[in-house]
Amino acid sequence: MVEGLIRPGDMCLIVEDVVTSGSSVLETTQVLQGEGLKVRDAVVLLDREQGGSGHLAAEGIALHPVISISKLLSVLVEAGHVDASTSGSVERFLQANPACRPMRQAEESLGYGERAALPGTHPLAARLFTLMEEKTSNLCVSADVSSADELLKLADAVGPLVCALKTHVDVLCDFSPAVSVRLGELARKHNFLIFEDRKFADIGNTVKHQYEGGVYKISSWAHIVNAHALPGPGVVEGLQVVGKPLGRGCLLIAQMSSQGCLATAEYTQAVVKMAEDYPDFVFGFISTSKISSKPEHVHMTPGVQLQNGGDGLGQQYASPVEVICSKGSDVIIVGRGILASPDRLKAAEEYRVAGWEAYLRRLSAPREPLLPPSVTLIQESPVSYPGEQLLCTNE
Ligand code: 5BU
Repeated sequence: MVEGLIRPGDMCLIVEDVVTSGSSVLETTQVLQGEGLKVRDAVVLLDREQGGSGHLAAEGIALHPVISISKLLSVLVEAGHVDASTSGSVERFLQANPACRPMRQAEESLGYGERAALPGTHPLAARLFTLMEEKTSNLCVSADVSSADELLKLADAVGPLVCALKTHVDVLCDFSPAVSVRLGELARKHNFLIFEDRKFADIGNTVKHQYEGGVYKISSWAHIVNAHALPGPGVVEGLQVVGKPLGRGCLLIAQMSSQGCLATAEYTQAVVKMAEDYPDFVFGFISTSKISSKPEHVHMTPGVQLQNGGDGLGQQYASPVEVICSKGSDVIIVGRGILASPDRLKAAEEYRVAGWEAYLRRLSAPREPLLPPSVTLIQESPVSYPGEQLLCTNE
C-alpha cells in the first residue's frame, strides 16, 4: 500500500485535499501505523466542518486546514461570487448533515450477539442485543396511538416481531396504572423492551421527579427512556438516581430526524462524550446514524419508512437499508409506516424483514472503501526535518 522508503518510527505528516468525516485520513493512518510509522498531524486544504476534525482529534490526530468551508463561503460572498442565500443554504446543509464517525473494519463486522457479550456492554443493551438475535428483529414499533385498548392490542399483535415497543404515554387519553402493568405482562410474554419516548430535558432534580412520579410513574414500567443532553450532565445524573437501581437504561438524543434539527456535529460529539461518562446508565443514542465507535453502544433511529419522503410537518424518512446499512444504526423505529397500514401486522413483518436483511447485508458486506487509496511517501524534500516525511492521499 505504501510506496517509498519506510523507516519504522518515523513521523509522517498526512496531506489531504478535503476532509469531511476524516475517514480517508484515518484509514491511511491505520495503514501507516501497520508499517511502524507514527502519525500525529494532517494538513488539509479544505475542512468541510462536518465533524472530521473532532473524529480525528478523538484518534489523536490534529487537523490543520488551510481554509474552512465557512471561511471560504464568506470570502466568496464578499467577492460577489456566491449570493447570501446560497451561502446560507450550504451552511444549513452542513449543519444538518454531520458526517458519520468513521468506523474501523472490526467494529462494523460485529454482530448483535457478539456485542451483547462484550465486557463493557450495559446489561440492558446486552438484553436488547440478545433478544434481537433470538427474534431476528431490529424493529422497534412506535406505538403512537391514543387509547389504552389500542395500545395493548397493538403490543400483543406486533410483540412477537419487535425488539422494543416505543410509547408516548402522554398521548393516551385513558392511561391508568393498570395499563402499564398489562404492558409489562405483554413485554414479558413476547420478550420485548418498553421504551418510553419521554425526551427528558430539564434540570436533574426536575427530571428525577418526572421519571419517578406524577401520573405515569415511568420508571416503574419503562425499561428504556431517552433524554436531551442540552441541559448538561445533570439531566443524566437526575435520571440515573432513579433508573440505575431498577436496572433501567437511557438513550441520549444526539440527532433528530426532523428537518432543520439544530444539532450540529460538535453537539453530537459532545453527546457521545456525555454517554461515555455515564456507562452505568446511558447505553446508546437516538441518532440518524452511527455516531459512537464503541460497539457496546446501541443506536436507534426514528424517521424510517420503506418509502422516502416526509409528513409535511418536518419528519424526514429514510429506508431501513439506508439506516442500517449505509448509516450503521442498529434499530429502526417505525410508527406510521406500520400504523397507517390497513394490515398493521403484515406491515410490521415487512419492516422486520427489511431491517433484518439490511443488518445481514451490513455484516456480510462492510461499507466501502475498505482500504485507502495507495499512498506515496514524499521524502528528502529540500526543506525537511530529520525523521519527518510527507504523505499524499486521495479521499
Ligand atoms: P413516524 O410515524 O414513524 O414518523 O413516528 C416516529 C416516532 O419517533 C414518533 O413517535 C416521534 O415522536 C419519534 N421521534 C422521531 O420521529 N424523531 C426523532 O428525532 C425522535 C423521536 Br428523538
